[in-house]
Amino acid sequence: MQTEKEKQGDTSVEEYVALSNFSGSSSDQLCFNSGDRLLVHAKPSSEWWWAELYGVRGYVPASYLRQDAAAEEEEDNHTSLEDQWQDEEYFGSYGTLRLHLEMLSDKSRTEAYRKVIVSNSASLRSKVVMDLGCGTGIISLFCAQLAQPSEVYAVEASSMAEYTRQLVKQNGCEQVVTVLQGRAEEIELPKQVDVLVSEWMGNCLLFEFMVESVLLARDRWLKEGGVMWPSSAALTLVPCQANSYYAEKMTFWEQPYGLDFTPLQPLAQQEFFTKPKFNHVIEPDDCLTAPSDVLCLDMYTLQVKDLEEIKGQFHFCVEKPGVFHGFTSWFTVHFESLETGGATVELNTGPNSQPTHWKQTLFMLDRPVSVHAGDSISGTILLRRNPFWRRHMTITLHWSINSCKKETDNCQANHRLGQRVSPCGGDRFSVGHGDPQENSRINLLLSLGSVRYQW
Ligand code: GJV
Repeated sequence: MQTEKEKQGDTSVEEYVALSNFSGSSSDQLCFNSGDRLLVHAKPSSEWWWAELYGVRGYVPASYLRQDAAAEEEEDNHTSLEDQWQDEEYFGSYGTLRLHLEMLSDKSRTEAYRKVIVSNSASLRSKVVMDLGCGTGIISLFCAQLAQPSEVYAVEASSMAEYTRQLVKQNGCEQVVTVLQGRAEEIELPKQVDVLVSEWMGNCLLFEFMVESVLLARDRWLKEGGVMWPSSAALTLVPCQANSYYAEKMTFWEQPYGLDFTPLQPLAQQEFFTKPKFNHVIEPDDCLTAPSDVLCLDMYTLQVKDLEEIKGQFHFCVEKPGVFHGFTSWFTVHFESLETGGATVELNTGPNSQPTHWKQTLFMLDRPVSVHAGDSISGTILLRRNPFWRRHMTITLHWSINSCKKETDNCQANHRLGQRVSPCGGDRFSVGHGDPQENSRINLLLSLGSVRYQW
């Protein structure tokens, strides 16, 4: 029988099967259902492929597709949930010292947790604490040494737990701290806890989705009225300049060794700007506007199902003229006091705080746009959890720029952005001039393999 591929006579076309449903968030993306067979025509980046379904072509996220044979094999083998969580690789990497060294060397992070314990030491007396994903046990040791909890359950799934047990003993805390090796979802605690503390935050706050384990543990092990540390979390965004990164990856091709390499620029754009840059360090001066929180999570009310799709909005007012290269994001978490009216502790990973190992995340635009003081940048952010690879997500940003300059100036920005920019006016969504889909857009897929454990 002739395959679809042969019928097309195009040997570069490959057939893939969709692992789960996907609804495109713009007109150049396809919508498809689990089990649909798509023809992939091109793979312009490792994340977004150009594919066809029922004669319609559009971009599709590569991680939602499996090559035919592989998909059938996976179906046969009933790909286990653990695979979708990539636990072997994930906990394998936390079984070595590299990541623990990185986390412990991060003073802002570690000191923030110590500060939480110290400033709540009186109220922690006789309390039962669960430290979820304790790693080398630093938070549990702070609790035991700086406060007087009755018990601390230090839960750790990786093989580091064996060493953590030794460290607890070595530091004379074995009366208080019990190390339990296993997945927090599966472990049995002797009793419910008053405090659930965890350092679960990943890149762009949610990456790794360890937060799911924390929410499940909360529902099972936190006493009524118990405390979550962190108690809330926020993701912040700011439109920014990224001159040196842009020069390094894009302007470079204009004249290397006196030659014109500009035909490589579209490739450079695909290769370097369609993925977030995780290790970005933004200078406060590169922020074009005041930053704004685009999503806030309440650790008491947040539900696991809420993590599938999280939407946020933004509206920024440009404060100074500059080149808009992209958006930078970071997160902040808050630890409420155990005492009513007590001071809240904050761990802020933004550019105006002490640097952390999370640094910031940069999302580059396709093309830079000149902006002026008074312009506004409005839009939405969508974090969509990968339905198959449970530790991953796709981030989509839509935005439009309202220029306060005259229409003629807009034209230039309009042209350079390849989109319709509406003229000035207070109306932040006055892009009613055109199809909202025409607005600029970035779709970014956090690539497979947790960044935290790959790098
Ligand atoms: N159960 C037990 N330990 C876990 C779990 C879980 N469900 N998930 C992660 N860990 N901030 N993104 C452990 C993991 O092995 C590692 O030692 C630590 O928690 C990760 C903490 C930093 N990761 C993060």
